[in-house]
Amino acid sequence: MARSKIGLVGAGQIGGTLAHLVGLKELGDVVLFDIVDGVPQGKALDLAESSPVDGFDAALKGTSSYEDLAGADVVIVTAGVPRKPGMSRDDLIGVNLKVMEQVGAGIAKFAPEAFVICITNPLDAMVWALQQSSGLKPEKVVGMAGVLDSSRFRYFLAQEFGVSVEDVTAFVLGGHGDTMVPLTRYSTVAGIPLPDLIKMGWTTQAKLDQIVQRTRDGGAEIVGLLKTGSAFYAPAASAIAMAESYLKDKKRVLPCAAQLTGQYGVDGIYVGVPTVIGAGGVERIVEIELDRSERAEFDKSVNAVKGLIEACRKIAPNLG
Ligand code: A3D
Repeated sequence: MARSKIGLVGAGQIGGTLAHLVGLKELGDVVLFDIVDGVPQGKALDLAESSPVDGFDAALKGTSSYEDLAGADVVIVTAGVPRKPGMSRDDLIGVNLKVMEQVGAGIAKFAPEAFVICITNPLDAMVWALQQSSGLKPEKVVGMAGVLDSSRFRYFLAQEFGVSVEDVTAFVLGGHGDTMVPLTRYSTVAGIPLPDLIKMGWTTQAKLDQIVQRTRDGGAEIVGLLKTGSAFYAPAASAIAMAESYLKDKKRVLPCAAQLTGQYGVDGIYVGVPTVIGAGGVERIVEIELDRSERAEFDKSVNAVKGLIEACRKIAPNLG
């Protein structure tokens, strides 16, 4: 059976890390695309030269031509600009929207059958723009944010409790931004919900509130430390988990930005919700019950995403 083909649009910090992970996990052959001539070619060759040491077989090609994406099974999009200290994700909208229009057209032409994962910020608006401009089915175009946000939440919780990250599950809903909704009620250590762990004396509400806030600010914390870009290892690992679930039809339950069609009372926009990712792309959207305060936070997040999409429509009225 032929190896899968994975197209990576954007060969920057995340794109390069994605290519490395695809190789190490032997998920398939890689085409690394960027508009900056030499960078995708250089990174692809450098990574190919690591393959004998790490023992993986994959063809790695760098390119500045969309044609090379032809027949890709998965396309992961990181093209655009990341934020700098002091910027919000929303400040990137003008530049990155134009990039999504170009990338969407390239995917529509050369990889219309692909499962497309968008990482470019502001995520919920950019994945919407990518779906609109590519015209691919909504279940084949998703945004990566929830896997990363919940991974950050899990890591902070594991640190707080002194337990393995493997035994902590966490749940984050809503848009990827300051209004994301980490749900403590649905987050557990080995199945024990966080509110019970407070009762058991493992932590306090105040500490949990701090962890929730640190999760919301997780991206900004890294931007503040790096000063010249944003997080890339954890975002790349998160998108790879989504790609792997699709390629291997694992049907993992992963929080992703998916287009809603009435679920949670929302229609036609992308918001972070639990999904089942398998060979059909987003095969199911899991609708959980929210209590009054969770609902209020979720609605606030949805409204923030709606505002961003309105801003996109003003800049590019040709999009839906
Ligand atoms: P960076 O290292 O700057 O890489 C972006 C790459 O995109 C650069 O190599 C550019 O040359 C390339 N590029 C720019 N315009 C185009 C174009 N029109 N076509 C093709 N390539 C182009 O950034 P990065 O890899 O650190 O981050 C990429 C994106 O991911 C940014 O928008 C970040 O804000 C975003 N990001 C999202 C998350 C989420 O959780 C959603 C996390 C971290 C970063």
